[in-house]
Amino acid sequence: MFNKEIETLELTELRELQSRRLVNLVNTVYEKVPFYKKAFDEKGIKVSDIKSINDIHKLPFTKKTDLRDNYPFGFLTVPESELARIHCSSGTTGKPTVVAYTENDLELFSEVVARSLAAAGAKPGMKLHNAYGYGLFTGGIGVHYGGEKLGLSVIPVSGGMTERQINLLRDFKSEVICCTPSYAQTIGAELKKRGISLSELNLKYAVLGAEPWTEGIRQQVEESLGVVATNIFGLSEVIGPGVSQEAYDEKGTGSYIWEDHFFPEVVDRYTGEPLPYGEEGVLVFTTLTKEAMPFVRYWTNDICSIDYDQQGSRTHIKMSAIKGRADDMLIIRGVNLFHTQVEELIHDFVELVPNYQLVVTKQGIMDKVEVKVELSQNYGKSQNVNGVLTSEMVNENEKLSFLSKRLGKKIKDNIGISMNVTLMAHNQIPKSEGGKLSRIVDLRE
Ligand code: DLL
Repeated sequence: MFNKEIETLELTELRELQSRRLVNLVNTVYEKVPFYKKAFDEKGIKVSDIKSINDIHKLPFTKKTDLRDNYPFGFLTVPESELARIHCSSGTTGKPTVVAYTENDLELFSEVVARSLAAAGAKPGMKLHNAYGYGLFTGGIGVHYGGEKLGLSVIPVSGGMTERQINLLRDFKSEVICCTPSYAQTIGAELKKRGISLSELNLKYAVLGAEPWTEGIRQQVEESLGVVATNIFGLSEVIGPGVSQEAYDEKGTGSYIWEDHFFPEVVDRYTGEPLPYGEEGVLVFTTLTKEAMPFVRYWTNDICSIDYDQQGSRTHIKMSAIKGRADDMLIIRGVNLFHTQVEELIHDFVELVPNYQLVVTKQGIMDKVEVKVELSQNYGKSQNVNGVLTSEMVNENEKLSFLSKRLGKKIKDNIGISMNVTLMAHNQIPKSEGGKLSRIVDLRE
């Protein structure tokens, strides 16, 4: 563990620490951020009402639109001259979301990333191949400084140029790779294509995040890169990567949220009411220690649940894998759908790999979903120019027809939506070039 004392702090002490920090925070933001003064006043909340972390539910939420309305520096609690770095989050449209850091914030950022990388299996002296994008995105530079703090030698490769990534992995023999799960899939596929065996590399751990992923992708990445793959979660507004991390020896049981700095809640996505541990809802964070741009109850829009793990090595709470973002949820003929639900079902078919796309169209008033999914390499022999298996080919191969029907039925039985399944030959679905990959192509108006 990078910081054993804090990572294993007794829960009662953790609560006391969080309470002290929350009281400080509300005093600061009420005094320094006009948005919070107004929001507290409108809700009739006095700073003195907040005595402990248990009072957090009284506070108002902060939403992404509030950041946009106060673009670029409306949430600052310090003069601009005291800033040490500025990042922007990957906004889809309009103004980007700006996040700013003081020197102390950067120190905190490195600390939580160092904790995360250590939990992922990295040890001082190892080499870290960092394929998260460098730039305004928090992924590259955030992981970089955390890796250095842990005592790793960081190779700042950034995303893209997959061939060069592979040459560097082979030549430098890095033990740790950090990238998006979809880019890890791309690198794995490229290794296979070039006939490079895993014995030519020296990878041991992959630290994957920045987009939702499931066990199927974990299995594929672990096999194709010869690693233990764990989840790193984070968002720019809260700090960047390193808000939570899965421990490599507790895989599949959730990711530890470093709750001495980031206090999590899960709330009902419609009412905002706090939900009990274990129930799925929107993840909300209060940054307890951030200086330049702290946020009170920041509404992430990410859907998951949180709970303590009595068997865990650390005392901090764990979050489940993110199912998706509330704003990415598709509503198909009245049924809510996250693409990860389909991904989980694909995992049950050995003939398929989790390279897939959901193509949504409208025919008349009906929403239609086509699942395009790749056959595993052994099934990819019979491809035509578009990579789509034509009806003649399917006739030739009844097994494939049966396979697509089986997946269609499984989707219908589990999710309740009929979808057309199109089996694609190996390597025919667009792959990640390093950044975040969208699995959904929504062609509706
Ligand atoms: O994606 C920070 C990051 C960089 C995390 C590298 C992990 C690794 P943003 O660009 O602000 O920050 O995007 C944040 O990405 O609200 C989630 O919707 C999604 N996200 C991030 N990590 C995960 C993950 C970075 N492990 C948004 N699983 C978040 C699922 C994730 N979704």
